[in-house]
Amino acid sequence: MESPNVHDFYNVAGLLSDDERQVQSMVRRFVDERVLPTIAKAFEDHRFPSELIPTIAEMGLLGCNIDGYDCPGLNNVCYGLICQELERGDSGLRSFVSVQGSLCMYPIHTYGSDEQKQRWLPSMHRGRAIGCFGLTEPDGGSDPGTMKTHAKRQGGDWVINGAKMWITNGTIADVAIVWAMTDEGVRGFIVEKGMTGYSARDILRKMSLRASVTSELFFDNCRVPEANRLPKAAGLGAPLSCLTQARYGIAWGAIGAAEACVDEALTFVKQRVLFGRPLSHTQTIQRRLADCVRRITTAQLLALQLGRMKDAGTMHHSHVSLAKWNNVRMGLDVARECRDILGAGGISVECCPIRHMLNLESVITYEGTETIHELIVGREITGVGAF
Ligand code: TGC
Ligand code: FAD
Repeated sequence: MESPNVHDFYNVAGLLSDDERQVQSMVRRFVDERVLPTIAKAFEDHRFPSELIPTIAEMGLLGCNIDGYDCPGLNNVCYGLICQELERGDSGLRSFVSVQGSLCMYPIHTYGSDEQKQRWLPSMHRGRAIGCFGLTEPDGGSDPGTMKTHAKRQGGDWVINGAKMWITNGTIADVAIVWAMTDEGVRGFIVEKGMTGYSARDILRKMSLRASVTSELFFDNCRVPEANRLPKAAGLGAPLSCLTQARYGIAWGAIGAAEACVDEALTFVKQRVLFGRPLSHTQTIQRRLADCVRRITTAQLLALQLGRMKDAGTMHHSHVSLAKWNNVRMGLDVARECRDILGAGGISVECCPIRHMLNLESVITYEGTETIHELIVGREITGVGAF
């Protein structure tokens, strides 16, 4: 009997198909060779490594689980594994891929017209057009049903006024999927860079997700033709269904971040000699690392079952909430624990746990805060919304 692998204690890889394993190892190699050597510097410099976009696109990772329009139509487990491997590098990279695929290509594919799909999906898959998703507003993101941004019909156009806040990819996006209130309820619009009345500005001085672009979007009598409205999106359920897709990927991604942190802590404790023995020989360190591995393993099994349910069409959005809540909390706690195990060196960006820990502070807030996911699961259990 072989000893368990520290990164995959329950041999989750053994539950994957050959194709799924192949996709995972391709992205793993990319992260090892192209991301890990440079990401700490990008984080320090508060810079999104956009030079990686062409390779990410060539590997087919953008909108990878969309069928047709030149996209590969991979299953959802493959999509999850891709998120996991990218977030082993940095949450910023996984964010980029989540936003492009789950928050921009998904709504165009699900709610768009044939012309919109033909126009945007192939170029977004190839990374030639970048997207962002505008739902959150300055007055509060947890309750998007009370959004203030509104769109009014004027002849053949819509006129949008309002602002969106904390928008990933905002200033680098060629296209923004913007959700606005109309007289008929929430509707979605494809707002293109350069349209009159539309502008974006970066949010600077972030201590988290520094290797990612986060922006504000402004709509000042922004004119959008009816042809740019998503015709099949009616009501708040449409943007929330996009969140389900992105939250799903995040539930996998957090596992990668945790894995990277444990890796670094494990190497350290084997080398650090204190009180006449390596740290790895002490009970407390072993217990702390064992606890990290226990939590990662639980998250891996949860993510895989979630993925199988998504592929089988039996996944409910509250399943995703439980996984996003559990796995991101796990990632954040593991990153913090590993940061502490590294001692003073752990506060340097030269070690990955503090970078992952800081990133995960955003990840636990965006796509629904931890509290919102607890309350979504609570509502499912009790039948009563307590938001
Ligand atoms: P509620 O009555 O619950 O729902 C309205 C309609 O939508 C349906 N629905 C969903 N459908 C699909 N997926 C989901 N997750 C859904 N949640 C709800 C629901 O069945 C209903 O349908 P119908 O037909 O009955 O009308 O709406 P509510 O106003 O009570 O809100 C509930 C709540 C609080 C759960 C929701 O507002 C929420 O999820 N708030 C959190 C907002 C959030 O997560 N924002 C994220 C913004 S995007 C982002 O953060 C990107 S980060 C990107 C990155 O860099 O990775
Ligand atoms: P609020 O909604 O104001 O919440 C504040 C606090 O109150 C939180 O702790 C929350 O859990 C708690 N709370 C809320 N409701 C309740 C309740 N009923 N009971 C008890 N406690 C409650 N948004 C987009 O639309 N697109 C993006 O691309 C995007 N990217 C992001 C990138 C980053 C780096 C970050 C940090 C955020 C991003 N967001 C994006 C925004 C994100 O989705 C919101 O920050 C999130 O939904 C929370 O909204 P808020 O920050 O306004 O907090």
